[in-house]
Amino acid sequence: MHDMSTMEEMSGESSGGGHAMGPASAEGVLPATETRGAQPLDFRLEGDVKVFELTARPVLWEILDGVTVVAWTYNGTVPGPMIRVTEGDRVRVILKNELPEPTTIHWHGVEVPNAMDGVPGVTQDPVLPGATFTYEFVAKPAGTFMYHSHFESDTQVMLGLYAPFLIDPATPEANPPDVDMVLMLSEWLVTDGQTYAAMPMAGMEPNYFTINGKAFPAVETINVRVGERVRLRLMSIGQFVHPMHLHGVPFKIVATDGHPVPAAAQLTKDTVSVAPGERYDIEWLATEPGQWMLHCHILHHTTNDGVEPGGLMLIVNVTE
Ligand SMILES: [Cu+2]
Repeated sequence: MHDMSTMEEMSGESSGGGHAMGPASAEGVLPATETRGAQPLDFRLEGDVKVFELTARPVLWEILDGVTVVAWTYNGTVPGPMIRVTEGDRVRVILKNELPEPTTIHWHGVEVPNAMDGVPGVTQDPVLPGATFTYEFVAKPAGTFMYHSHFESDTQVMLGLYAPFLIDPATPEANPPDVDMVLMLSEWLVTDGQTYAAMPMAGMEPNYFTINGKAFPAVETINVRVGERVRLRLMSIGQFVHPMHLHGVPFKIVATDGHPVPAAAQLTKDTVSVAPGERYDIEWLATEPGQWMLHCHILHHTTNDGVEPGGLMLIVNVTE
């Protein structure tokens, strides 16, 4: 059991950060210099170890023209950069904490040694502001995973401390898709220009909804040619379930939480509910030209502060 006074100190509530019901402090926070999240992160090789560097820091992040949030990020983007490695790689991630609160990283779904699991007070001490911590593990199994804060995660994750972690199979896929994209779904609460961590509780419900840190129409369009196979890796990192619906053609669910579904067991659907923490890899063949929508079917989630269209929508633009 943890002494409560220690837990309060660990929570950093006096720091003016994002915790509890208060807004995330914008004091001294600079605008983001990047505009796209979930982009591949470069690494350097030290021997046979792939070394990645992450800095947790706040930035001002535009989720929509004219709507900017105070985001807590890895390397200044929402989502943070995508770490993509191959099954069996030895991976080292050096985390520097430039947040006003402690933090840790959890490797969601990756089979790491217990000491690398990122749970403060259980598997490691919190990484204090200004401090650095090194995670190291062998990447396994292959699949679609995520990394995110595990410290005061109800606020830190909701403010943007999340990113994709993809592990490619050691034996390359015989028939890889033509388009392979990650879509991370989350929610925000923005009131009077201030950013709060959205939660499923009274007074804290979200009014903005983002795919890869952007609300429609700022969400990137997916461009495909007729005859191409599309794979989307849906990941819900927020606190709400999102039944994602594709117009035009159905898809197959080819992996659940990173693990492949055998061909005979793959469901053909046009809507899949992605609950917090879940990942679904879906695939389909683009056959009909046109601008086809992919959107959440909880229709409040396709609004921006109550105005439709917005939020969790994007266009799949299929051309000849
Ligand atoms: Cu939704």
